Amino acid sequence: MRRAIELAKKGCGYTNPNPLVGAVIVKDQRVIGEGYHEKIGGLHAERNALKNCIEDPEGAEIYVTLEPCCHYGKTPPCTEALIEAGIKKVYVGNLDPNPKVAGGGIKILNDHGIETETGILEEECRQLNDIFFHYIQNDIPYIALKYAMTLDGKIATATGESKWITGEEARRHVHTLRHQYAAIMAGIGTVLADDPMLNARIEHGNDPIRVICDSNLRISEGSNIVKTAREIPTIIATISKDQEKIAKLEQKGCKILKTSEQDGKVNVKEVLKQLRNMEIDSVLVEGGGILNESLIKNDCVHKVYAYIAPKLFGGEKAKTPVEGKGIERIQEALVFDELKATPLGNDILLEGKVRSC
Ligand code: AOF
Ligand code: ZN
Repeated sequence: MRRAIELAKKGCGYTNPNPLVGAVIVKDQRVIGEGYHEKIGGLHAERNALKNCIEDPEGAEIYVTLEPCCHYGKTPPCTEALIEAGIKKVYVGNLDPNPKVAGGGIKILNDHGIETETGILEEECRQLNDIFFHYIQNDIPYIALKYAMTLDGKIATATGESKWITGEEARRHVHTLRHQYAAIMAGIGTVLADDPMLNARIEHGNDPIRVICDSNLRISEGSNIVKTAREIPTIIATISKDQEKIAKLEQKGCKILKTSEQDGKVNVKEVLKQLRNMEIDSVLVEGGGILNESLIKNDCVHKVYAYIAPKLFGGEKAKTPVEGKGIERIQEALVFDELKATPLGNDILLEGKVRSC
């Protein structure tokens, strides 16, 4: 199962909104086939492992990180392939929370006389698929905030300078995150200040869909984002009714997403629900303090990636990752679990998952 988990990770960034899944086939104590879900729409892990078998899998056992599917989706059910191949026993990491499967895969296997054992390295398997497990059971995508800050919690100097807070290694790392997430979200403030591309600049990187929260449609038609909207899908969420500007942006390939108004701004929850309806399973928010606050207030944050630079900026006017009024009582704080610290050059990436109460 450990090997199956390693294999599953290879699909990271290519399978959204489908899960990361790995499978290993063993016969007479020897591995005879391995596979993983390589990309959305492609063969599932079990079928890839069967395809890669170096000898007849009849009578073999399979280790698979997620319960085999039993439905006709983009591909036929894996249970069918396992039954046809004559697999004798299936070891499973997690049951599949997808309502189309949800224990049904195990049942069909058992009905065909195939032995099953579930919960093998369950926690490690589940950690592979935080995004998928959240996505399949909720009406908004999995949302992660990402920001770079100093040791005194500033994301810019008092005059607004923010290039660069962290070093090169940390900045390169951000691109691997952008590759993993299906969408990237930023506020119009960031777009006006930095004119960013918000793409994944790594080898074989998958660019996330770009979502800009732009309440009053201030984005310039000459911005890098708008200029490249035909190459990288771009959504602009707005409450503006400026039909002329909307038409111009649409002409350039942007998709305009209208929402109701919340505190004079775009209703972020509505944006997220619409993204979920478009099968976007995850959103990395490189937003700035106003957007971050609005997501936190709407209970729409599941993870944080804080890149921390060993510097002090000071200044009460220097911006911080979460603006707004903040909370009054410590008890009301958003608390994080499963913390992980990764040194990146002189900086540290601290990531954590929001504690579910
Ligand atoms: C995968 N890869 O290796 C396994 C999956 O409709 P489909 O064909 O895209 O099926 C997707 C569902 O199949 C997915 O949500 C999950 O429940 C199940 N298992 N999916 O993409 C795999 N084993
Ligand atoms: Zn399957």
